[in-house]
Amino acid sequence: MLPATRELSHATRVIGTAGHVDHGKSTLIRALTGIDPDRLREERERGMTIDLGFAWLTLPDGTDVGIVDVPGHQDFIRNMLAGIGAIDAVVLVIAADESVMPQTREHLAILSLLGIERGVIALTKRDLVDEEWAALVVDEVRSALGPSALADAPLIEVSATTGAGLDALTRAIAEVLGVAPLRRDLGRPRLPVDRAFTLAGFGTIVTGTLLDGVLGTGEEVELIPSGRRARVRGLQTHRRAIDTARPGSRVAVNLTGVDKAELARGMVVVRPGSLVATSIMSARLQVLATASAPLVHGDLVRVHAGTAEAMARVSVLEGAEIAGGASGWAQLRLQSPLAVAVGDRLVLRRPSPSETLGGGVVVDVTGGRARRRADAAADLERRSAPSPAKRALATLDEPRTAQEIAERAGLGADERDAALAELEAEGDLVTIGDAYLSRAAFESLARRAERSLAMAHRKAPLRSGLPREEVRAAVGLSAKRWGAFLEELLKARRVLVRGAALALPSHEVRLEPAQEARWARARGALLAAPLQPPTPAQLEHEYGIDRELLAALDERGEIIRLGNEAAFLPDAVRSFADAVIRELAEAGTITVARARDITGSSRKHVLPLLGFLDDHGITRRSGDDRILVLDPAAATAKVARTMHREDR
Ligand SMILES: Nc1nc2c(ncn2[C@@H]2O[C@H](COP(=O)(O)OP(=O)(O)O)[C@@H](O)[C@H]2O)c(=O)[nH]1
Ligand SMILES: [Mg+2]
Repeated sequence: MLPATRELSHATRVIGTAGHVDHGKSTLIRALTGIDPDRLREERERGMTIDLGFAWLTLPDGTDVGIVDVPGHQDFIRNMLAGIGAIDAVVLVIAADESVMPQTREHLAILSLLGIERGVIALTKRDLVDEEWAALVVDEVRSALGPSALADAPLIEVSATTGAGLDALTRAIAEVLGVAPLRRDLGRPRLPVDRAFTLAGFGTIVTGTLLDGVLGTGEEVELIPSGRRARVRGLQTHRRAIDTARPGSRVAVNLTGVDKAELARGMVVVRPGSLVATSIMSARLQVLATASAPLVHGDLVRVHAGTAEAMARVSVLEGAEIAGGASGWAQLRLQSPLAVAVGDRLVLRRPSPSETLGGGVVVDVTGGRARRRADAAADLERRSAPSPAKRALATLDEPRTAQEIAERAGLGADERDAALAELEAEGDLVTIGDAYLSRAAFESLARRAERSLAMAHRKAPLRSGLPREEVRAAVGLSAKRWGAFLEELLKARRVLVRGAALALPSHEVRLEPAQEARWARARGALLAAPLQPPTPAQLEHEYGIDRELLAALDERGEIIRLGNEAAFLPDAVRSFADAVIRELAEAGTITVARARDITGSSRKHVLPLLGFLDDHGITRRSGDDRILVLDPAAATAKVARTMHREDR
């Protein structure tokens, strides 16, 4: 390749030929461009196009036009399909002497399945027929085009032999391309490979029509589906070296780091990680009225997408079949993965007897298995909605990142951002962390959280709430999303934090009358000996205060549990702390024995109480003694604060 010099400043376009074998497609391209698209020796020997051929011309306005010449013979339809997908306009070639033939009609049907709606009709070999015959053929051609998007396409009578009509044809092509929309740039380039070869001195080259983004020299790329990495060493369009290739142009990419043996038609060159191959996709399928049989649930078909093809089993999602002339939702289970994006067009053929069956538009590539066929069809219907906002919203039944939304809804970055802004303005969107969720989906998750809490509160009225992790599991969110989701619930005060648990705001730990009575008796016993109270075990055996009730009392702030072995009334803890702090203010240190003596307690009870003061940073050990961490006033204030449950 020559050193890269510039980026093409003017538009680049791609057109393709179509039409029956021997109607003069390749000859016409040669006459228009001086380039023979039949590049294989076998093609030249047999005088017939077998594989795709490539040529280019520059229109008077400077537009560069790449040309893909396709074979017309029915045996090579699959090669035709690999080349025709990404063109801006078609030159449908019909020989004036033979008129409309079977592959004229088949190619016409394929163009319509692929959504190629712009083009020019070239009535070739005009030198072979007279006026009257030509007029009859024009009539027949117009009626064959009748139901198609090309019904009103300009029809130019030409002869490659005499050169008649060639200028008019070029002008007609220029006019059609002049009104064709520019190719979209989604910032996610992909190059479906239609040729892979080696060139002495350069190594491996792949060619194709670049889609959806700009590709530059030096970029690292990934080959899908193999996952192989390579680097772009050089780029050419129409034999000129360029630094950057634009979407919608024919590109030859010189790759380093990969062997020819690892490259083949059907692969897609992408930025690493920007596209993955899928084995299950869903599409709205249209079966041609000319199909010899309906498309039946379980049928095996060949799927053509971009330059790739794969066998697939069809799951019809509505009814058992899609009849000729009808359309319906279907899932395709591919026998080998294909790299396609939402919005891509497919063509379906039957392997034998070989026949073009129909095609469709890809609506889902995530491979999600539908629970019920009817649900799946309804879901796909929503996701193929015409407005970008509606399509984006249909993906938000689960939290999704901006990137995921774009991929699932088949939207470019700008379209997606506009769609999200619109949904936001309508109040249909909830943001949780780096993801978005529809308002309806957020509500249903929030209600799930509330329901799980309401049930937990009913089952365990004495418990402060349900551990966060259990609420998360009930909601079914990943740990990654849960934090942001919970924050929304807390902000809206639909849920409150209770220590390590969550609770509904309406939840209060409430004792039953019998429990209240038991607690009154126990409280009497605790009051009778505040610093030598019964242990939790005694409270249970003698007063019926079981662990759960004790936890509830602790929750209510009626009692302070210190580990499993001790429980005190809050006043008892406070008076013990006051006495210890007073002693420390005077003596500087205190021993366990001294603490026991000045409070009239016992060693067994003093140990957990001193531990409590240590744990809250009021005292600390120094050898066998304890000393104050804070000055006495601060220590007293801290004890008071510590009595409040929230701070413990
Ligand atoms: N007389 C005449 N012959 C033509 C013309 N265009 C093509 N042919 C001949 O038709 C045959 C088939 O042409 P080709 O370009 O290979 O057809 P394709 O299969 O559609 O590509 C060749 O023998 C050509 O020389 C034309 O305008 N006039
Ligand atoms: Mg040909």
